[in-house]
Amino acid sequence: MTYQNFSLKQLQEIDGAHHLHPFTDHKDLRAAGTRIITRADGPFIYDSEGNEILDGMAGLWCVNVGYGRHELADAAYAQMKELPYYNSFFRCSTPTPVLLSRKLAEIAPAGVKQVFYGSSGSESNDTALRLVRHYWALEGKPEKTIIVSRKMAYHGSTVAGASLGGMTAMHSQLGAPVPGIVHAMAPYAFELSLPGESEHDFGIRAARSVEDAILEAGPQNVAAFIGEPVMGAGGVKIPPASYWPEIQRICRKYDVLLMLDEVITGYGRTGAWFAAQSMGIEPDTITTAKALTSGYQPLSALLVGDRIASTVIEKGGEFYHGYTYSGHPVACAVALANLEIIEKEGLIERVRDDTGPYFRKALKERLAGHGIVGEVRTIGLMGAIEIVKDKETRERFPGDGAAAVVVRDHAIANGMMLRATGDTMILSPPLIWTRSTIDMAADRIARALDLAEADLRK
Ligand code: PXG
Repeated sequence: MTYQNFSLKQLQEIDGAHHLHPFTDHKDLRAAGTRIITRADGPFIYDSEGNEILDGMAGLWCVNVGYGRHELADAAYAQMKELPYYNSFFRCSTPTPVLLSRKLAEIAPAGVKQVFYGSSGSESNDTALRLVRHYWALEGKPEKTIIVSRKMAYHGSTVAGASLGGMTAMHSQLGAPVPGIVHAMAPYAFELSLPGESEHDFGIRAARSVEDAILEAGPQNVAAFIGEPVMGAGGVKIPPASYWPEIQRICRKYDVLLMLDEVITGYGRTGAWFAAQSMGIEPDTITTAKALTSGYQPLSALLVGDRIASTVIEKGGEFYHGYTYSGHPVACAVALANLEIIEKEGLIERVRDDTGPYFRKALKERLAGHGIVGEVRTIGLMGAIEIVKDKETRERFPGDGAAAVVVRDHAIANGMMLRATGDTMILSPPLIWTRSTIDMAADRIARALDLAEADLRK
């Protein structure tokens, strides 16, 4: 049965009849109808109407090598024929997770050499949470259980992921969150810095809110701090340069482990394999997923640093945790081929030295002066555009994010896929974008902003 035998309308009707979508108001979606994406190539996606759309979000922050990579399809096909599945339990292994683990240990920051696999970022954050609590119990400090996270953080959508995250709307539907998780301030200078406060001082103040949370809980009770190097889903919140060194100092001072969530920033996004390297952070765990396979297969890898690993390996006995698909041979084969493409094509160096700086310049020069843009910020190939009614006072349009939806809808109608989070437009394109793709994106976004401004100021 191929989808080509169905009209768009039929597909939308069947979708509306049976498919519960993630993060969706179902009634609203069923009234509007879904946009059905049928194929993709390079930096473009195509919908069932044949519209070509430049994908400014790399799918959902994941398709770093772009679409249409036959090498990845070939790797999956070859592995499926040879061995589609076998588990990694009961003293068994398969070749591809073995080789992928060695590769990940090679590219990970110093002192991070072990890997635990899952199929999603949420699952790997569950693993991380269990592992740090297990670590402290093994170290004879079972009372060290509290995890300090941050408001606006996104760490996934399982019960543990949503509890770790700082999204109030998600918490409101959670019933009972995982106990022992507290949330400090987000490093979001655009909205939270005080009048006259320097970026540096704001970064220190935001980090000190983590220290306050540790002191309030009692450092003897705190297991770890968890954070995205740059908050992604929360709106590409890039902390000031002063922030992470201060977090690192605070974690060391109170003997609190540092869990880094690099589900978005991992595998090249910031112009290094990991943001830990580009930002000089020394984490105890690194959660990764998404671009590990460029989204061609579901796979996540929790990278575990020596401190936790040596205790868990030497003193831990059996760790009662794992998934059917931990170390899935096909997903790992695709990851190996994907990392090879990233390396062979020098995508990380390209982001660091060429397209990252060009992306910043293009967005700042072309968009920051626009009448409804309050700020443009980028790091590597990750960017945010703040939508405001008044550039000077940073007053927002009414409707809690409604203005950004207007911008987004014009952008998509103009062949540019980007996301709206609250009043922030976000971009996280494939790392294959060239200078001319960046120019094309800037043109299309500028046009969407013009059209949106005309609507919003009516
Ligand atoms: N951590 C971070 C930092 C993420 O961005 C997860 C964990 C969870 O990964 P899984 O694979 O379980 O989804 C993510 C996922 C958005 C959006 O709206 C972002 C994510 C997922 C869905 C939507 O930007 N990030």
